Amino acid sequence: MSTLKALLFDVDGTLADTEEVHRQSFNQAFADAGYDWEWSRDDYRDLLKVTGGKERIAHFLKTRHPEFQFSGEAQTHIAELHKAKTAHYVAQLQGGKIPLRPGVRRMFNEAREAGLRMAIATTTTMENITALIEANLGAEAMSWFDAVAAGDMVAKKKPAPDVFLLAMEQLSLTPADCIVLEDSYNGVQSALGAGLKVIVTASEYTLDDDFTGSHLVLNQMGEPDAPASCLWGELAPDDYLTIAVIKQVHALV
Ligand code: XBP
Ligand code: MG
Repeated sequence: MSTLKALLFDVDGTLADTEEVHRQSFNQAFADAGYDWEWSRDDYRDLLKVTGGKERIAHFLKTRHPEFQFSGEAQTHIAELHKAKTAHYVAQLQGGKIPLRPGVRRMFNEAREAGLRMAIATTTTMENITALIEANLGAEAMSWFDAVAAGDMVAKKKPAPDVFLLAMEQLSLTPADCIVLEDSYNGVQSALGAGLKVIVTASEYTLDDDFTGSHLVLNQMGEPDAPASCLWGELAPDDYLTIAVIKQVHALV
């Protein structure tokens, strides 16, 4: 077994509980454009099965409003709605509305101290990634990541393996060198499809997801004063996710 060289992080749900702000931003963009579509939390939980904001809007229209026709090219209108949604979302981030989840900042620091490389592999856009990282960790923090693979950089978004394959290509590493931190069924499928081991920190919208195939499922990374709960796999009571625990999981056959 190869020694662990890199941590590959998902973004939405893993680094921060972003999905509520994504949902509100979609609704704001719809209202701004004069549409009376409003996604409730329950609607959104269901719509999250489709990854990617533009794909999610297209899926919503196809399944809930099959009669709806844009006045011009549908893809162009969807891209405009998504751009407006992203502007609302980034404004919320820059206003400090979305903190990192417990243990995420500590994990970044521990990984850097341990000489592990870090990468991001996500469905969302580079704009949203940068805004989240810089708002919470400062302008220099994007330089902590040796690779960033975003949804629009690949042919197929999660659950396809493309973003994780791209992140490993950017790092010049193989699946045996890396481990993934994810929060969702689609993310786990994507990582497994790329041949990677996965640790899950489930999030508010993904607690009931099927994480079969992952190696450890926690409710959060946790901190010394806010330990993680283990939902599947092994973690000592009152413990939290550390580099030592990640290395143990990585070493499992
Ligand atoms: C989560 C997603 C994203 C966000 C919205 O993916 O499915 O689509 O909900 O982001 P991940 P965009 O956890 O892999 O980041 O609107 O920017 O697509
Ligand atoms: Mg996620």
